[in-house]
Amino acid sequence: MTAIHEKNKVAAPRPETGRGSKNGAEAVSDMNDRALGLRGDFPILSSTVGRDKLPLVYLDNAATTQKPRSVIDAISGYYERDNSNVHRSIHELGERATALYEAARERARLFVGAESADEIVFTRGTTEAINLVAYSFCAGLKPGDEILLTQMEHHANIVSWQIAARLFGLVVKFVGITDSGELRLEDYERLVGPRTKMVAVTQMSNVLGTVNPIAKIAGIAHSKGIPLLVDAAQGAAHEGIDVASLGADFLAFSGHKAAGPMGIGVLYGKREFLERMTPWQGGGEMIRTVTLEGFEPNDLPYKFEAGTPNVEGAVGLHAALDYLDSVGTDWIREWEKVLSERAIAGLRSIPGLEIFGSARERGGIVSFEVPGIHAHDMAAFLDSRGIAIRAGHHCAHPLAQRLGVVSTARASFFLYNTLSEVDFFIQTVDEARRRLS
Ligand code: C6P
Repeated sequence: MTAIHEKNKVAAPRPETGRGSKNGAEAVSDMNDRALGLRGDFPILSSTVGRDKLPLVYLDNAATTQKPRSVIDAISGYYERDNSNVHRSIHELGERATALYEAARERARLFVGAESADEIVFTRGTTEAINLVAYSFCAGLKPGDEILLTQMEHHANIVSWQIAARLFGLVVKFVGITDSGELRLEDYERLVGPRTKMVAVTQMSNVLGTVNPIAKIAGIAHSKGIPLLVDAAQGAAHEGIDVASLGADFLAFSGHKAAGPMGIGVLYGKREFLERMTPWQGGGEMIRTVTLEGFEPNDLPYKFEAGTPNVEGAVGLHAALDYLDSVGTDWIREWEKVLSERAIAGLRSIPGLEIFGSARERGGIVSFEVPGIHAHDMAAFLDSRGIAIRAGHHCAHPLAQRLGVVSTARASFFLYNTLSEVDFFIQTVDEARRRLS
C-alpha cells in the first residue's frame, strides 16, 4: 500500500455522501475500507510510475479497467493446461478448450440476463458488436429507412450506422441533449416515425457520465415496434445489466472495460432478430455447408463467429464476470457514486474550472476543463504526479462539438479507487491550475 492509499490518510467524508442505514460517514468509511481491500486483488495497483517511482493513481477506467489476479491466472492457466482450437478438434485438449469457451458464453448469458446462450455472440469488443448489428441488421432494410441515435454517442455507435447508411441508403437521425447533458426525451416522440427501424443509445456517456433512462427509451421504441440497441461499454461493469429490465433487443459491451481482457466483447441479441439477420463475416465455423454455388449459415450464435475465436479472451472474461459479481455491481455503482460526488464537489471548489454535464443520474465519469490549460497539459501534469486520466475528444466528436470544446480532461473511477486518491487528484488539479495558467 502506498502513501496516498493509506487508510489513516483518508479525509473525513463529505456529508452529502451519506448512504444506507449507518451514519453516512461511517458507511462511506466502510466502503473505502472495502475498496482498499479490493486493491490487493489487482497486482498493477501496487506498482509505481515515473522516474520518482510514484504510486500509481489510476483514474482512466473508462478507457480500460485494470485486471484482477483471478483474470490473469485464468488466462495463463488456460495456456498452461487447456490451449487448443475450439469446435474442431476431437482430442482432449480440443474438448476442454471448447468446454471452457462455451462455459464463458453461459457466464456472459447469466451476466446480461439473456434467456439463452444462443443469444450471446462473442466479438472483439463493443465496437465490433455494434458494427456487426449495423451491417447485418441494416442489410435487411430498405433505402430511406431510418436509424435513430443520440448526440452523446461514442463513434462506435455513430460511424457503424453511418457506414451502413452509405451501403444501404439509410438515413441516420439524432436525439439532442440538454445543457445539463441529458437526452432530450421529447426528441424521441418527434423523431421516431414510420421509417425508423432501429433506436440505439449508450447506457452511460463516456464523456458526461450521464446514465440514460434506457427502460423509458425502450418503452418509446417498443410502442412503435422498433428494436433498441444498448451500448453498454460504460455501463456493464458499473451499472449492471439486465437485458429484460432494460428492454434491450441488442446490447454490446467490452471485456476490457469490465475487469476482463482486451480483444473480447459480447453482443447480446434477441433470438428473433439474430435469426433473421445475415452473417457479416465469412469463414470457418459460421457455415453449415459450403458448395461452389453458395453456403448455408450455421445455427446461432456460430453464424456470427467466423474464424478461430478469442478463447483466452473468453476464459478471462468468464473470470472477470465472476469477479464483478463477487464484488456486486450494486456495490460498485454506489461506491463510484460516492467517489464521483466527492470529485465533483472538490473540482467545483477550484476557481474557473468547468465540469461538463450535470445529469441527475450519473456514474463514475467526470470531464472537466480549466480555461487556459489544454486538457493534454492537464493530463501530462497529473501524470507527472502519478495520476492517470484521459484527455481528448474521447471518440465523441459530435458531443464535443455540442459542448463547444475540442478536448476535455476526464477522470473515471472503478471499484478499487479510494477517497484519498480522489482528494489527491483534486489537490493536483488545483496545483496544475496554479502552475500552468
Ligand atoms: N471508450 C473511452 O476512453 P471498444 O473500444 O470497442 O472497447 O469500446 C468502444 C466504446 C463504445 N461505446 C462507448 C460508450 C465507449 O466509451 C467506448 C470506448 C473508451 O471512452 C475508448 S475511446
